[in-house]
Amino acid sequence: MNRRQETYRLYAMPHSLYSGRARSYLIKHKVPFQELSTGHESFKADVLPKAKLSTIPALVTPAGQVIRDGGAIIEYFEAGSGRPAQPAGVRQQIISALFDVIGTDGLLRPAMHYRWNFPKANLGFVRYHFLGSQRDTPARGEKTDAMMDRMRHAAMIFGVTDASRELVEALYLEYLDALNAHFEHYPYLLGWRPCIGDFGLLGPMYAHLGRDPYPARLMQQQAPRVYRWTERMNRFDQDAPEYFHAGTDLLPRDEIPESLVAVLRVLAQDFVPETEAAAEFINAWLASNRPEPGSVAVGRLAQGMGTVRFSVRGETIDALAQPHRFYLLQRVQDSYAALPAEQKLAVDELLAESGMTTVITTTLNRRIVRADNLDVWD
Ligand SMILES: N[C@@H](CCC(=O)N[C@@H](CS)C(=O)NCC(=O)O)C(=O)O
Repeated sequence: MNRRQETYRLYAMPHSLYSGRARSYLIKHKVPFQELSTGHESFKADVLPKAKLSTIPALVTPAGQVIRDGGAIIEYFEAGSGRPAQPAGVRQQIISALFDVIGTDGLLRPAMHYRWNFPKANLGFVRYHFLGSQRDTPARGEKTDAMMDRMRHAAMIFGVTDASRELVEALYLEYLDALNAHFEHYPYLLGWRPCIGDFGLLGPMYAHLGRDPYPARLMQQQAPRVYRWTERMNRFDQDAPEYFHAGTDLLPRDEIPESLVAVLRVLAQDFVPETEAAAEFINAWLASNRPEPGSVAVGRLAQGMGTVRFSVRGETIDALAQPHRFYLLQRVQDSYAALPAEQKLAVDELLAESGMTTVITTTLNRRIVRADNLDVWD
């Protein structure tokens, strides 16, 4: 039987960053699914024992298999259908994978800042959604508030404080401008249809930055083309009526538009120093803790190993070092390692122009692998 004809269950919520990545993939690839919140009894009873951690998104296949983690959900469909969202060209493949990391892990500061630090505009809307993720029990309100407090605290430990707030906003607005300029030329990152990088980037850009009242308005006013992309990524069709000479595929000849390199240059400003500082910290942690192979490397959101300090434009940011970034970066680094020398040179040139050279060499001393729905040390 064609599995695409059957309905999947996606445990997710509209306000959840990581849910937006998987949901968009399902929509764009026309996978029939029903979305359910974690408040449904079936989440605790049927999903959690197999999902292992209570994070969303989690997918239940028609055969009853449970897949926790947005990247793993996408990989399940990619592996089974000839990798439709992975570019064939090596430069595009690496840039796509890099945007996946940046979206999934590199934009947590603005995502958390614009959700939690504008309570007057956001709080009612955000609480409605957090309430919807809790089971309907007498403790529902209390549990909602506890979860919200945990996430509000995460904003701070990801590096948004009174001291860094101005910098976080300046970097976000510059990035928004650059991305808006890119979408003047194309409706997606690499041309006329979405790639893996679009789905990763959508995570923070939809649930938080493109949907919570304060940042959504900001995006609509400052970057209408970016806002349109967040809408477009949630439609099954190409949704590009405003492009008068639209194509249908990724750009030919492994092209990376200059407008996208400009976006990366802005993003590199905190992504690169943070990645370098986190790798050094986690490597030191690995050396002294020597985790058993198979032990959990990535816990729930905002559970890191400690805080690292790095500087951006002469200002200091203290942020939680999280191994998840390196699990995703492994894909970028593995793709690079597999290339012949002359193709490596082409990628080197591109990454140098983007300010991202060291993302290839900044590695952990232990690999992270997936086992039984968890990210574990190899
Ligand atoms: N690596 C996971 C992370 C998922 C995740 O942290 N999801 C958040 C919501 S956006 C969550 O469920 N948080 C609840 C918690 O950490 O308790 C993925 O990519 O799906």
